[in-house]
Amino acid sequence: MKTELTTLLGIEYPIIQGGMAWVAEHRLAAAVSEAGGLGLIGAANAPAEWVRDEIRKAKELTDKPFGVNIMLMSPYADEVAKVVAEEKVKVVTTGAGNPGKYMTMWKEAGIKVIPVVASVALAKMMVKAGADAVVAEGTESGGHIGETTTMVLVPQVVDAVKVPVIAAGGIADGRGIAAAFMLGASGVQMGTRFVATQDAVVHENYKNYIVKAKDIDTRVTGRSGGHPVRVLRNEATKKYLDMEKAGATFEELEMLTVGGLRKAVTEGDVRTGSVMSGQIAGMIKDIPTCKEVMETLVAETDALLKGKGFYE
Ligand code: TUI
Repeated sequence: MKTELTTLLGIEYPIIQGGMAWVAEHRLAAAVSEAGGLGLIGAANAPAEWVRDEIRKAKELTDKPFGVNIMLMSPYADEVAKVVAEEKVKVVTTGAGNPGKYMTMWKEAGIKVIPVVASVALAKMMVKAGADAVVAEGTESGGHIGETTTMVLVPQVVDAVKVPVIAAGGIADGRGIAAAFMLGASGVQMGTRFVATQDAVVHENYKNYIVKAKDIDTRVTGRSGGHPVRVLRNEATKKYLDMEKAGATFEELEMLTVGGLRKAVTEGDVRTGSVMSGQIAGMIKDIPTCKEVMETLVAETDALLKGKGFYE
C-alpha cells in the first residue's frame, strides 16, 4: 500500500493513529507503529517531561517510526515543542491551533511536520509555513472539532495544497480508507478505531461504551463557547447541553467537564465523564489488537481497490 505518505514517513501502510489525550500513550503508539502504521503519543495537556519519558519508552518498544501530537492549547506546548526536537522524534502532528512559530525549529531538527487542520485556509497557511503534509479532519471526529465534514473538506484541501493530505473523521474500515483515496487523500488518520483495541491502555468501560454506541449517539458540547467537542452521550452531556441551552456561562460549563476525559479513560466513569469519540463509534463492534485492526483494514482496502468492490 505505497502512497506519497508511506514514502514521506517510511512506513508500510498509510494509516496514522490519532494523538488522543489520555489514550495515545507509548504502548498504543508502539503497537500501531509495529503493525506498520504510524503511532502517535498524544502530548495533550501533559508536562514536557512526561512527553520525553513516553518518547523514550516508545523507542524501547519499537524501532519503527512513530510521532508525537502536540495540542497547541496546552500550557506546556512551548516546552513540548522543544522536547520533540531534542528527542529527534520522526514526526510531529499538531492540533487545536496554529503551529507556525515552531516550524523552523522542527524543520531544523529534521522532523516531518503534519498539522491537523479543519479548513482550507489553515491548510494553505500551514503548507506555506513548511508543513510536509496535512491532516484534513472532518467534524465527524471525536474531541475538539471543526465545522466541515470529511467528505466536503478533504477534496477541497487536496485541491488547495501540493503536499500529501491525510483524511480524518468518520473512518474505521477499508471502505472508509478506499473512499478517502477516492477523495484524493494519500492516507488516513483514525482515532476511535484504535481506542477500542487490546493495546489501548484505556478502561474497559470506555472501550465497551464505544462498542455499544449507535450511529446517532455522539453529542457536541461547547459550541456556544467556540470550543466544540464531540463525545458519546451520557448523563454528563445531557446536563451540559441543558445548561448550555439555558445560557450558562463559559465558567459554569467548564466546571462540568474539567477532568472528565481522565475520569472516563482511567476510572471508567462513562456516566459522568467525557467519553470523547467520533461518530463512527456506531460501526465499531469489537476490541481486537492493533495488529488485527491493521491486517483487516489492509485486506478490506485491497479488496476494494483491486476491483472487487462495487463494480465487480
Ligand atoms: O485537536 C484536535 N482534537 C482534540 S484536542 C483535544 S484536547 C481536549 N481535552 C479536553 C477537553 C477538550 C479538548 C481533544 N480533541 N483535533 C485537531 C483539530 N485541530 N481539529 C480542529 C483543529 C483546529 C481548530 C482550530 C486547528 C486549528 C484551529 O485554529 C487555528 C488558528 O488559527 O488558531
